[in-house]
Amino acid sequence: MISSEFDTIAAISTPLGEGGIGIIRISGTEAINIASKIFYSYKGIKLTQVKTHTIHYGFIVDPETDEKVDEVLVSVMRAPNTYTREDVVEINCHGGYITLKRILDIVISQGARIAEPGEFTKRAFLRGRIDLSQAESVIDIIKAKTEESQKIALQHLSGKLSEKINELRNALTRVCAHVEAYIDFPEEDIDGMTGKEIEEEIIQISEEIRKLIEGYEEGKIYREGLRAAIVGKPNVGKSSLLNALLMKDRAIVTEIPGTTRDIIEEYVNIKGMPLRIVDTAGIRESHDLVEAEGIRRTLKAVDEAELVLLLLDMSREIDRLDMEIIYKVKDKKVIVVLNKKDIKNKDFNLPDTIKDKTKIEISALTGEGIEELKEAIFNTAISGRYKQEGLIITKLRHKVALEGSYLALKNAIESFKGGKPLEITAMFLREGLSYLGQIVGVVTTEEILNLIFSEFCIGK
Ligand SMILES: Nc1nc2c(ncn2[C@@H]2O[C@H](COP(=O)(O)OP(=O)(O)OP(=O)(O)O)[C@@H](O)[C@H]2O)c(=O)[nH]1
Ligand SMILES: [Mg+2]
Repeated sequence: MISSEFDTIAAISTPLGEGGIGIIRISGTEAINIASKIFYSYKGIKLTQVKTHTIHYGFIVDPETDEKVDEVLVSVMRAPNTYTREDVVEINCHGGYITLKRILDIVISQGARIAEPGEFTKRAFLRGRIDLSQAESVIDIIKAKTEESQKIALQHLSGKLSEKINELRNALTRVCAHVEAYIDFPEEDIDGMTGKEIEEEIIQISEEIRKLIEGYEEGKIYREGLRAAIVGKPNVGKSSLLNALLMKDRAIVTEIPGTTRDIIEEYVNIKGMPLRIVDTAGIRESHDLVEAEGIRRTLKAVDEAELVLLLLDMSREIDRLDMEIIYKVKDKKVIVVLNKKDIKNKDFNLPDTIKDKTKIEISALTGEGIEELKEAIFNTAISGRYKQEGLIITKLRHKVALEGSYLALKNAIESFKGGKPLEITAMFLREGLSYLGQIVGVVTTEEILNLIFSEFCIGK
């Protein structure tokens, strides 16, 4: 055990800024001793002597100067039933940066060290309370953008994903053991599993892995949001649409073409799916320096978007500029949004090039059609299939490991079917197993851990 990995750490665990209360969390063998040295209670309570999972009222006193720093409630939680499985003390003080910082400084001066981002959760993992995929989901809960995203993360924290991965690992270990038994006792008819059964079992496991990989694209959307851009020529109602989706006056809307000059980005909740949507400057030829820069940014946003809401104005007829924009987004996933339905021009006709796209008629002004549009956006991104089956992968790291495992199993099947020496099949099966182990953290490196936990905020 490396000492720095398990010395006593402390951090401010509540967000910076003014708040009713703020919490300083201390974890490690010295946590209770340190807290006891700086805590003063009128009743004469000594924190070193209190029962576990109790809360105590008193003051934090700077032991150097004997000065009272704040009135606090201190919770004492002894190992192992704590967040980190170590002794944990939480000091609830008044929420204000100066108070929190002063108390943290005193805690540090008494022998704790400032925690790194995610270090409390990292300890929960290193001490074996949760596995790696569970630890990772903590950050997703904190950063969740919709209730749906939060639910999926909580499912992972409660171990649903780990359960599935461990189930696959167990099945794979069993097959592997059978193959290896054949290697060791080639003459014998090893119990139960015949060659055919072994092959079928590997295929079945790899199919389940493939399904998990397929679900990733949707999982990623719940975690990070789908990037969408509203695009169209000036004055078609792009900013009005953003406002309608947000149900607030976020972007400036005027009847003057060229109103929006810069990209505006917001999150919209579409049936639980976070949509990261940008309103852009209307695309046209412009000699105005500011507008031209806005248009350059628009084109970049179009490039980066996973979904384009192509906005056309039904109160006019399609013109050359519309056609140019249609051409610019032809390789993107596009929903054609026909706006200003309330003042539709009878001569408005859709160009043939976009006849086969999904089209929704709306009025950003009256709100007509907005629900249908939301439905269409959701349906282009989410099939609902993977979530129904209860498990959805949200992290690239997990997907990469699953892909590694899938490939290894494919190789295993090929070598087994091809009658290659069984050692080769066994080697591929072990490789597949090791990839699955990376997800839950039975196989891991310091580097991977550092990468994962550096994403966390300090104090978690
Ligand atoms: N009647 C009607 N007017 C609309 C509708 N949507 C937008 N408008 C009007 O069209 C004008 C332009 O709307 P904006 O939302 O500013 O258009 P934009 O595409 O963002 O324009 P730029 O930022 O200049 O590119 C405003 O006067 C809006 O009130 C609609 O559905 N019906
Ligand atoms: Mg605008």
